[in-house]
Amino acid sequence: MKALHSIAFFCAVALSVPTAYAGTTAAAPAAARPLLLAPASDAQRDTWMWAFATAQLQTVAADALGTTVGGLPPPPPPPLNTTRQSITALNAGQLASLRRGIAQMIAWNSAPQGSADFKRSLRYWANMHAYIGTGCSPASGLSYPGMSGLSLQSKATPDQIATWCTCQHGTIQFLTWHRMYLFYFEQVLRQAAGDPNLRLPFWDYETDGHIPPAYRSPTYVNSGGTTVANPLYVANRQAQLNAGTAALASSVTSTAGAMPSTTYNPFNSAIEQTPHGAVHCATGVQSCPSGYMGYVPSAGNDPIFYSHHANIDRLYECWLRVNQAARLPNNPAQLAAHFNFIDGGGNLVSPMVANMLTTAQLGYHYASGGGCPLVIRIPPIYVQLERPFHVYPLSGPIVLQRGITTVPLRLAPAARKQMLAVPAPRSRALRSMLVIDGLSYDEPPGVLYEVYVQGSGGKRVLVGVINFFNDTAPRHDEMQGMAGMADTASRSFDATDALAALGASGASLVLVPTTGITGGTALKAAERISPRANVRFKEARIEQR
Ligand SMILES: [Cu+2]
Repeated sequence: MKALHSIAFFCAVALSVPTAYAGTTAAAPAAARPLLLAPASDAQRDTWMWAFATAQLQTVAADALGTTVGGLPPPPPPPLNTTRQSITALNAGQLASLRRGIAQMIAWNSAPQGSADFKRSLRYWANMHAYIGTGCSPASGLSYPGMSGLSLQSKATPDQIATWCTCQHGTIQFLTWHRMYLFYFEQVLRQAAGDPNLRLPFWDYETDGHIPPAYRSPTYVNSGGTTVANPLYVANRQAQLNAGTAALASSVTSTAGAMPSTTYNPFNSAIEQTPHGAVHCATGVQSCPSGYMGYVPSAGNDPIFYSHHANIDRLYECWLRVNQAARLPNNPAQLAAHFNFIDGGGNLVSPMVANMLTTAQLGYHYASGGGCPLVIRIPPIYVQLERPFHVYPLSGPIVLQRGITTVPLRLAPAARKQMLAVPAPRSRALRSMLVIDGLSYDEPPGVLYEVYVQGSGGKRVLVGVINFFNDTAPRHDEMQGMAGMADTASRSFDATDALAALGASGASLVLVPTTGITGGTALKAAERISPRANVRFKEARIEQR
């Protein structure tokens, strides 16, 4: 009977998801719109099938006591595809379907602003995330590099006012909001493609940092043998990525900093930085802010944005899988929050976070195994020392130069003593976090910074990368003050293994500018940095947690 209860539970949850948005007059009353129910795994499918069969047999038995004896229950209709796959695993038909859906959504960009078709356009969905214009972000954003093809947007209709510019960045709802957003985007995409089996593919850049061929060629040959424009391509990306001659750097795509987290808030903010923000900046034409991907208000106009976020959602799922009950968010205010979206039927909906928390509630899962990264720490990566350009004592605010900056890490004696006194077995639990605080600039530098810890012997170990994507996000106030809010001027990196490998005494912090793609050098990246950038931070320290 346990399994039967779980079926009832899933149905109840699913039916409660799309509710009418109070206060809307334009939308028809939202009918109870049954969501696609689908098991999250083969094991769950088996459980459900068993429960279904049991329920049928009980009906049969009840009938037998009365008048009829049924035969075997009819098989349920075959489930629609519930699997999100890697973009590189799609077959020709699936890829054609994805292209058809995105092409249709782009075609709807030119539908009249208040029309049903415009609600299903790529522009509308990009604007739902954020946009350049009144009510979201300054018009000056249009002058950043890589913004060709965009124009000032403004909210006009009730549904636009309710849904546009509602993305969550730098808050505890980063993962939860984007999961909900992708769920509804996928409904619209399926409809645009006319394919009920279409699911969003994910871009697994940690496995291969190249932009997948499906997204980077300006044209493709369609099933009729004609060469046509590729709707998955935009020119507004770093040129070498679109050319396929460079890949995203491993510092940018690494999940090693996020996956060891064991609770929601630290994981949410760690993965938002790397790989999420770092991939955004490295994909944009000139880091952050630049279009489309390197600037929050323009990011959703690049079709690869949705595959990037599907990958972040997949990594979230990988991380949850270790112990979902303990790892799902449990902050009551967070779970009770509602966000506004447009569903596949064009209705304004305002679901509650708690009802759209898990992939089981939402009826999809990631391809078997999911290609999850191992949740173990990789051995420290040693890097050949380049000649440091600058060395600064950590006595006051540090200004990053247009080159490599080296800063001696003056550990407080008490901290060092404690760190070295921890016996080996315990030291796995007690982490040494490198915190860079009070990070600011006069002009965005146009690069990311790889962060290394360097030992007294000159060896360096990479601990992470600094990106400035969140600085480009429009500010929302409703989540401010909630526990777990990220401080946008602070970055922390797990330096435990680096310090253990190098020795805590005499360690330095080394910041190396990077364009975020393979094949570049710090010198080349530094050429991009504006002389007026004046990137600086107030303090670097080790915090043991
Ligand atoms: Cu994003």
